[in-house]
Amino acid sequence: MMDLFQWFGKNFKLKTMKKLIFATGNKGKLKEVKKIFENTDYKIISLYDLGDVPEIIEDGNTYEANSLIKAKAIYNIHKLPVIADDSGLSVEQLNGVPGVYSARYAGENCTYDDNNQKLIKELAKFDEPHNAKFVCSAVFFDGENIKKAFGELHGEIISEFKGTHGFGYDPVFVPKDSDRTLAEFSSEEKNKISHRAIAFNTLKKLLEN
Ligand code: ITT
Repeated sequence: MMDLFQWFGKNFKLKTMKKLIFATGNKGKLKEVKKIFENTDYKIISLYDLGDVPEIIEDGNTYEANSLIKAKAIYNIHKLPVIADDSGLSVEQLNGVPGVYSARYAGENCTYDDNNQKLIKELAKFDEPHNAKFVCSAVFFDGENIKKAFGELHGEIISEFKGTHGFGYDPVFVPKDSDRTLAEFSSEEKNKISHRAIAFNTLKKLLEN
């Protein structure tokens, strides 16, 4: 006769969800990364869930350094495993700018619109195409182990805003081999090709092994 444990195991998937804090204040990133960890053993806890989104000084020179700064700062507060990302846009004709300064390209407290307008204005001096790439460094830190993954998405910057989805530079970024901006992609479509999806899907595999 089937005992109670066997019956339970057969009828219910007994999963212990492992908590991962995502160290970001960016709600666009949060939505994308939550989706990537759906249907896994990991439960993404946001800083908003924890009721505290601290200002973290990102003074590293590289995406990787900044992602680690964020992960370590949040680990030190909560002492739980953390994931973080530092990402940005690198434009060829601007020698990689805005790069690690992508969030505040048009100045402190600027909006995504301000950044996009400044970018279009700067690029008006150059011929098209304005080749660019999004870059994402994703990291995991649990107080002891560090795991790292990286993703890139190549495309070009156009001189008008198109689309309403996503965030940041999405309305002016057309991925390679596409005729739409990332802001015209659905969130599912963006999550199939984006720099963040590549980085976090790789990180997810590293965690699962
Ligand atoms: P956290 O540091 O709290 O995670 P943040 O927005 O300040 O949030 P970053 O320092 O990594 O994050 O800066 C990333 C900036 O790069 C982001 O604000 C956008 O302007 C741009 N960016 C990054 N990924 C993007 C994406 O998928 N689509 C559009 N813009 C993106």
